[in-house]
Amino acid sequence: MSTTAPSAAPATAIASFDAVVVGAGFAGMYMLHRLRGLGLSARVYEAGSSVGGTWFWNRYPGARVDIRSLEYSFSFSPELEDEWRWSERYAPQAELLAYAEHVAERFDMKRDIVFDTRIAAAHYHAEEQRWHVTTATGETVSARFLIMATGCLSVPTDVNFPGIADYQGRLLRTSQWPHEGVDFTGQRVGVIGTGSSAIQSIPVIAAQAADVTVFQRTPNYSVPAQNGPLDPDVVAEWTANRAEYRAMLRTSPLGSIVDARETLVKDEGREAAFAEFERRWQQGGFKILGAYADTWIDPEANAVAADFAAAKIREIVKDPAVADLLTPKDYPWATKRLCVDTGYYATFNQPHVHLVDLRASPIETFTPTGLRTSTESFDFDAVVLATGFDAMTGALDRIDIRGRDGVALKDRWAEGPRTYLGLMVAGFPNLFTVTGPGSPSVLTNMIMGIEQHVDWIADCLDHLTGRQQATIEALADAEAAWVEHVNEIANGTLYPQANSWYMGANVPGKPRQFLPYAGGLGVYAEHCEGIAARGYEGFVIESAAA
Ligand code: N01
Repeated sequence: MSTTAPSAAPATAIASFDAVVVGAGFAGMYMLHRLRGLGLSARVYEAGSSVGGTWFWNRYPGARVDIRSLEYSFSFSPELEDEWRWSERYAPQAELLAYAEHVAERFDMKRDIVFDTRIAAAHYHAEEQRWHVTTATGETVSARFLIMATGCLSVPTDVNFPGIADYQGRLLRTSQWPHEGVDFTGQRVGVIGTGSSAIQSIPVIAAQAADVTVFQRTPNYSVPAQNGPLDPDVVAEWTANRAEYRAMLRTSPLGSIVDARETLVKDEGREAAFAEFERRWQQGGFKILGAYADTWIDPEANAVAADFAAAKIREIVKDPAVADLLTPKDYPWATKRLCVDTGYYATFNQPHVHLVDLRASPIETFTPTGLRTSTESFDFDAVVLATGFDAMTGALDRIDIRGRDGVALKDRWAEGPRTYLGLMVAGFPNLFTVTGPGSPSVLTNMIMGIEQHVDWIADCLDHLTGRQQATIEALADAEAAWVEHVNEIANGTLYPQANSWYMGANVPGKPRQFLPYAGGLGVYAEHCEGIAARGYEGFVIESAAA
């Protein structure tokens, strides 16, 4: 195992590294940091022109984190924690990007990151026990370990509305927002979609534009962030107890402090539940998720939460018809990712903001000046697509990843992704996925999930290199058992009842399968630690080929 700068591999005459990491968001950055700490040579490839991943790309107006800033930050360096100051309870995108840049600067990361470079292919060469990784421009490097830090929500879905190429106005995507920003002053703007990206951006766009029309296919549940400047007393209290708080995050289900109770709605009753939901609504954000332990699993408890949400929408939105349209009716509460907003529902009280129900009148075509539904034509200066992502598997699917015997990961996953712990795939030695399908990832505070994964991978590499072992690979049986466990947990909840991106339901043809692990971060971490402690149970570890 080399511990020095990359060297040429004589057999193939290509640059070789101990590890290649794909992606320089928070996952790739921390992975690089840990690899360096192990004395391993590493190269990171990043499609964007700088670090930050999600926060590099998603620059739409109103973009901000939906986990409290204090919690949504790295915990691996107390010095880093001491020196960084968040300005708001929920940091805006620009500040999150500044944080990513600060981390990169502080740990001198950029010298090992190749920017503006997509990875097109990664093939395992069993005879060398190495991965050959090829960029979109045709450069190939080799690496013992390949770590995909490609993000869970990094590939936008394909939207092919008829006539879209002929539209003469400005077509924008929330996830590929222009770096220079967009001035909507005096403009007529259409927004397609009502997921988190739309729900965050619509109030901000409406504050600037002359006229905004929101095209909704499925309404979403949203709770107010109750955002504001970060209270210095809260920061002081957090700092004083930081170690305890961080330990709580790591062992909690969501990687976030939501004051979760064991109480059941069915024990407390509807009236008390409404009061508790109201209290947590006022606190803001995901606190409401911690109110009751049965809203995830009991349809009747969930219906009480849904009734509360509907009552809040009716309370805020003045036009009863609009309030009714904004109220979800065909899936359980919080089984799609709960949105966290600032003024979303109230935006619809403004006379220049309109809601179009695409269920009643679908979009038929874009036109040169706007778009036409089955009942009406609209002219827009700009149309914003807030239409979502090919979640969790999209970024991996778009790389030609081939394991043993040239088997393509995309083919292995044709019936849905199969992983062991969301970390490795049978038949793909030394390939790791950070926050991959089958891990808690998107159901947790992503940074805490990322740290847990990266630490596990780094410890695993340390284990291998310390014992002069060359490869680790998930066993098919262990993988099958994990997939079954992931499905069993999901099927014990109400999650599968929603047509969500968690289920792959937003991408035509994608197999319907609950993608993340719903057992919680703390429980999941215990699984991972136990498996490592038992000598990497369920994995086969091999020494270098002679
Ligand atoms: O995407 P979405 P998103 N015609 O998939 C609609 C995270 N995130 O980017 O539901 C018409 O939620 C689609 O309608 P339907 C967070 O985890 C976090 O908003 O398929 N409409 C839906 O309304 C989040 O869950 C933050 O019927 C079409 C919308 O587009 C995840 O990213 C902020 C359509 C897509 O909603 C994804 O959120 C932003 C079509 N052809 C995002 N295709 C934070 O707060 C799709 N839609 C940190």
